[in-house]
Amino acid sequence: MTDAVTETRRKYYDTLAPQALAPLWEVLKGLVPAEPKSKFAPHVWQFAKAKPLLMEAGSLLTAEEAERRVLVLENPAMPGGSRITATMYAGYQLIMPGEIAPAHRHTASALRMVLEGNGGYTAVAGEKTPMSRGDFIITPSWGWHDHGQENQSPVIWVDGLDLHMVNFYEAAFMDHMNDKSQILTKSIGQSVAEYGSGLGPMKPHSPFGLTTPIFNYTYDRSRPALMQVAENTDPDPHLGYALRYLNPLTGDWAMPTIAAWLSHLPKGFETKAMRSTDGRSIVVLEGELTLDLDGKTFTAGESDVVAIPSWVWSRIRASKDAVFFSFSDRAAQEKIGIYREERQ
Ligand code: GTQ
Repeated sequence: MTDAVTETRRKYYDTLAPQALAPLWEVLKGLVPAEPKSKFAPHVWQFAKAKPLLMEAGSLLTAEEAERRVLVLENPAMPGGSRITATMYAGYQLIMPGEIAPAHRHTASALRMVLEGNGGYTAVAGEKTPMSRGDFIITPSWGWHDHGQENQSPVIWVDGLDLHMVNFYEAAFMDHMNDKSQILTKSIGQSVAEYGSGLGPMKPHSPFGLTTPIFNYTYDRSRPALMQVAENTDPDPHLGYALRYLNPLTGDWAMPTIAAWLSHLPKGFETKAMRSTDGRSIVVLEGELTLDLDGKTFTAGESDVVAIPSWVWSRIRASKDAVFFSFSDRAAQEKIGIYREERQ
């Protein structure tokens, strides 16, 4: 392009800006890219490094002071972004003995993957549930929740929230309860009894809107289910053995925006390469994984967390018999019809 043309166009652009107008052709390629190119990096957070720092926070401030005492898993490609992937927030949360993280509710949906339960609890909408390692616990959008520990050891879990999706829509609300803990109106295990035993109420209703009425998918039920399937079937070449957490009322993912599933890879098994448009996070529960993410090698052991951003090629190998939990924004992407994957 000649300088004269460039200069003419630049002058023209200067006349647009004051009218709050802009030329599409200067930005079209970025707005409508040929394929996803994530701004986020594949990454592994090692629990062994995070835990001492989390415990240090335990002596710096109380859970009540912090409201939620969490070390945010910050994708290294966006420091200060409070994001593990493009749409998801994640963190390691700590409750010390005797503490209560006070009752509140928010538009964002939250999940917890328990690492060190030791008798801690979460209460959701009037029902308390004990927390044990591997439990997948949900707080639905706008559901009251508080967390606590009545025993003598710390409780630690991984939080995953869809808050960046909610904030993108500028649709976030939050509210505190006057009391630190909610009044309990249900018995422990009541929601699983009512909805999670292959039975349901005579008039199916959904106490949590689009979210599953079961809010603790305990590891003592999900792990044996996965292992029994693994014993008697061939693994999927791209997934190994995997079962998704379901909403029993709809058959959809347990949460409307966040997909969650549990995987098992026998020692030595390596998945074939695949990529997908969801931003995925993995929490390793048992064993050890070696991951090839866009050609770079990562290892992740027990309680480590892995970020796999959108459209990154991944292969996952179990260097030891492995069980791991995954969550991603796939459920939201499917609802708006944009989820894609590619398998080699
Ligand atoms: O437990 O409600 O990690 O509201 C961030 C925001 C946890 C929670 C987080 C929250 C919570």
